[in-house]
Amino acid sequence: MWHRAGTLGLLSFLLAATEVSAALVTIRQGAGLAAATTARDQFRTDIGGGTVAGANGSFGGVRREINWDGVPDAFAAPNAFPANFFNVNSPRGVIFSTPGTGFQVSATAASGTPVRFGNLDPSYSSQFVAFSPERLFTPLGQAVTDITFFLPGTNTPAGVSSFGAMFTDVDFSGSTVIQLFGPSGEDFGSLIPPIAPQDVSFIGITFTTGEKIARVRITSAGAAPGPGQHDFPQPPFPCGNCGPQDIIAIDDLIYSEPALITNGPFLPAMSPLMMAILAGLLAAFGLFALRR
Ligand SMILES: [Ca+2]
Repeated sequence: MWHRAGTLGLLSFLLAATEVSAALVTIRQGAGLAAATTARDQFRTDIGGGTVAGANGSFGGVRREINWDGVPDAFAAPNAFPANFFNVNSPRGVIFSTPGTGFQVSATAASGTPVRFGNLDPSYSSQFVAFSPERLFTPLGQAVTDITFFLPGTNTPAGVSSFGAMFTDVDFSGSTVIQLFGPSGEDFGSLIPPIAPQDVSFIGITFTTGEKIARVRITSAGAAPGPGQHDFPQPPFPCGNCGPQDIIAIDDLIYSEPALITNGPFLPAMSPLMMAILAGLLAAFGLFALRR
């Protein structure tokens, strides 16, 4: 049913933003290599940090990026990719999870394993293109990836104000959805990346009113890449009424530096003076248990 949810994703995002938090956001998106690159560059500028990567995918201490290309062959196709790689091996403040069976990062040509998930199905090497050659990323078993943010290298939950992702081979609108969740699981709405068959597309969002995204869920319609799994954007579908299927892969992830979640969008930070006043009021009304 994700394809249906996805069709309404942008609308639900707008509603959520209006009803829940009156969030102000900037969204950048583009389909095809040129437009996706422009959108990626605009998104980078929105966050800041320049274009030169430091250690662990850090750009100026304000932005992180994952392009998968530093992952060693031992953790790339046909081997499993460790879900905590980017908080342990190369700490960038994200841990992946999925209700599926795990994750894979695609092979390099030099490894001898077919590139761009040709090891999963031979059609994928020509169906997928890489934005930042040559590795791509995918969940296995189910087309669901959860990305949870932490202070890099720790198990302290964190949040980001910006998140963007580059996709390859999105075939129909709403097939792929990025859901955004706040620190208490609040629904911050959804993003739908634009269509770009056998090409790349990008979408990224920046909250400018203080919201912190604690978790992101990326889903695509139908199955994850796997043997015999192909695109079925139009009827007839091979499984009757199951709906359309879109096999995609994920490339660059870009997000603002994961930061400590000190307050939500509806709980303004209190100054020491405000806290003292509040404590005084509580005491005056006999609300302190200590009085007893
Ligand atoms: Ca596809």
